Amino acid sequence: MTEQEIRVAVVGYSFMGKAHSNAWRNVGAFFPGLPAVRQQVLVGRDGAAVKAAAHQYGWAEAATDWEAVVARDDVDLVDICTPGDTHRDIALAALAAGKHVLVEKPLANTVVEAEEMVAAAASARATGTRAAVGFNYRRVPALALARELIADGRIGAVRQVRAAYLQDWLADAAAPMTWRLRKETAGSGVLGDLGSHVVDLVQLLLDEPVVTASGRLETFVPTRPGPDGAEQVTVDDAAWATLGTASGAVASVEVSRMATGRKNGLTLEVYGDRGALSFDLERLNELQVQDGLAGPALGFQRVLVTEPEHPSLSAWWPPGHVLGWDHTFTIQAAELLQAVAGGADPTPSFEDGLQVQRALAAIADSSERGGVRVDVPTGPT
Ligand code: SOE
Repeated sequence: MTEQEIRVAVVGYSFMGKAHSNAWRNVGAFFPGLPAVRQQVLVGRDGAAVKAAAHQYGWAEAATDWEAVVARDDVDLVDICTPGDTHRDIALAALAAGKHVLVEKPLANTVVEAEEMVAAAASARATGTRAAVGFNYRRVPALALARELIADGRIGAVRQVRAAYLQDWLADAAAPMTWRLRKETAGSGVLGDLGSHVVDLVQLLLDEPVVTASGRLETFVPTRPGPDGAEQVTVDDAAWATLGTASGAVASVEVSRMATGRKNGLTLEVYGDRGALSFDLERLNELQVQDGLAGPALGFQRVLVTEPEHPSLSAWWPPGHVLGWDHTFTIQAAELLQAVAGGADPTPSFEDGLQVQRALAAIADSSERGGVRVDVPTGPT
């Protein structure tokens, strides 16, 4: 291998494995100057299925034993796209073997696992090994622009956030059981799956941690058809939370996989004392801006976020040639490669992932205690 080559292994080949594979395949075509990616090996439990997926997604090889793969000398980076119950073990093994690691969100199923992963990443950092979490919505250019505008004071001091992430693929009570509905595999339900994205975005946009949470979790459909008959659902179908940040801003959050008619509806509104921002994933190339410097009389203005000076856009197409959901994963891969090549710490870090995990745990804890407001720990473990 040349110095400028990173040999990648992805573990997991279904939805997220496919999204990440597409990113590794395309990143070099759009982000020149980064280390070249070699799609070395795709890993999954079902030998025939992973072989077919590897062929389809452009991987040189397929394998079924992740432990053997993370120990291989011809693998430099391990990208973990498996259910949450395996994140800790694969990440720890990969970091111990000196591999850079990307873990699809949420970082782990529990705070304790996330803390172990933070400790492992901290030791690995000392030898130049990098670790990051895959919160891909950070890479939506309009949301990256929102962060810049907030940091530049364009909406003043943030007071309120309204955030919702709504899907409907579980609205039908006859929809079958999946690993995402079992606590032992997924850790939690929609709270970890979609709530983790929202908490990460709140912390990213406001550039501060969530420090208090009150929550309510609901499981509307308690059993689902499983392989052996009706099976108990052990996680939440929908969740609500009120979050307080370090500066005193308050965020109201609603997440559901039971919101009939909503396919992948992520909306965020941020209100400051001088202006405001509004985002809708179904129109992901746009940001609605009430610019505090322009004066309130103008109201919200639509900014088409496709100009070369907008975040990540210079890598893509001419202005007005819009991006989609899959681009966020390619930008994520590019930023990780850049950190690896530059010897810098990538973001979001495992510490960022832990802080999300702590907020999620506080929401669940609050729900169990009737919705009382609970403190979210911050800082080192
Ligand atoms: C399923 O709800 C899911 O695939 C999430 O796991 C992803 O993180 C989200 O981007 C799309 O929906």
